[in-house]
Amino acid sequence: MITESPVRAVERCLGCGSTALEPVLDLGCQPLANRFTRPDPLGADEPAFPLGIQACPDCCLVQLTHVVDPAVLFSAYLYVPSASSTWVAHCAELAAYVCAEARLQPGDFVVEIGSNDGTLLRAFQTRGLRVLGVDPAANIAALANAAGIPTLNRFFGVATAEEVLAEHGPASAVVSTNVLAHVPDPVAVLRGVRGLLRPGGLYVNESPSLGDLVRHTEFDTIYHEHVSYFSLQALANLLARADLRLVDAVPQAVHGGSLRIVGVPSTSPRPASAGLRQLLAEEQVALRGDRRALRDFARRTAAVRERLRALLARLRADGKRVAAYGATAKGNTLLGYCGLTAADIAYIVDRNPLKQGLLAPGSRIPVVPPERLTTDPPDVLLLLAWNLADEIRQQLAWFAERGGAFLLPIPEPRLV
Ligand code: JHZ
Repeated sequence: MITESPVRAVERCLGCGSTALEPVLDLGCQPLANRFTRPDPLGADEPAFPLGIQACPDCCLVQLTHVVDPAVLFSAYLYVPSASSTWVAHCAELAAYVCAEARLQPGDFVVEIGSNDGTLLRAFQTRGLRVLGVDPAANIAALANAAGIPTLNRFFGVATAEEVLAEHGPASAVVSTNVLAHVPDPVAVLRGVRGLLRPGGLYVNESPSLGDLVRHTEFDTIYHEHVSYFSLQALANLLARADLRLVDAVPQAVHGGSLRIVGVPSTSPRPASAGLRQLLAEEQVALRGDRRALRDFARRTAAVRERLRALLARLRADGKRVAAYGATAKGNTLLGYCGLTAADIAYIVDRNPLKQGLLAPGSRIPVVPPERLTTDPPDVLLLLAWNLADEIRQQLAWFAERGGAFLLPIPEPRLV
């Protein structure tokens, strides 16, 4: 039987179609970062796909060298944002921000693209807004519907936008977090947003920021789900292609540094904010001639691998046992690129029950509940969820008090 490959090489820019793409970083062949698997006594092979990024000199979009069919990545999903109280608090603030910026009134209609388990929409719902989520993962959309967040189990694009428009009318606000960077055709998603917004409506999106990725050597946030790595300029260019205009941007600390952006229909009179103009100017300086900045990033990435491997080898020689915290998608890029396995890391704890009992892709390290830390404590805990280090270290104060050390891998491996 011939099955079609779910991966394709990106030869034309996903934003503007340019063929002048320039390679930035090659992380080798890696399995899908959220494909945690059941322990298999037959040791079935895991598919792995080329993982790397490249930059478009024409529209500035940094993007994967190979994309995987979204149906393979997102039709069933294990990640739920509600496992992190940092994220739940962030959602409450984001909802308040959107309500204020779009001057939403109770009863106004808010749509979220990639709404997952409804964590963000709940914050709008409690403010009296009419909400609808759209999410491609059948298992997760079912969780959201069961929890009272109406959710359409679909990929979002022009056709879904038309369906929502016909059934519910135009939206006063469309929001998405960690979604626009995940799709191989971001302009199609933005055209759907444009079609769904009422005149005067707002599109608010958050995605990890390229500037933070480069500055803090966050190479581990590169995986097949993350198709695009956005600078503000690249976002402005994409929005313009969908008849939207970027009018504001607010940097966020979440996920290692994200960009919150506000877009409006291009016919809207809303001017671009002074803050946006300032950020665009700063970005020009920081990422200007991105080639050098990106080359330096690639060099630091290789250095993290060498230092982390050396540090783990030293710990092992000293008889120290290492486990990890957070069965994160980015953790799997880190483990895979650094060539770490169960011989280096005894187990990974995670409080998401959907991941417990499974093996991390590639490294095949078992994922276990956090209670394991008390029954079988390691000497050192590698924080794969380094973006949530404050929240996790607070919970695990007892571990540090008993002499345990935390290992932060990014931006440079160090014991704290
Ligand atoms: P976290 C996700 O990546 C997935 P990941 C996705 N692809 C994306 O785009 C990015 O976010 C931005 C656990 N945890 O948020 C829960 C505890 O166990 O860093 C999560 O499994 N105990 C959509 O997977 C993981 O850590 C805790 O106390 O890299 C955190 O995953 C806390 C706070 C978290 O994202």
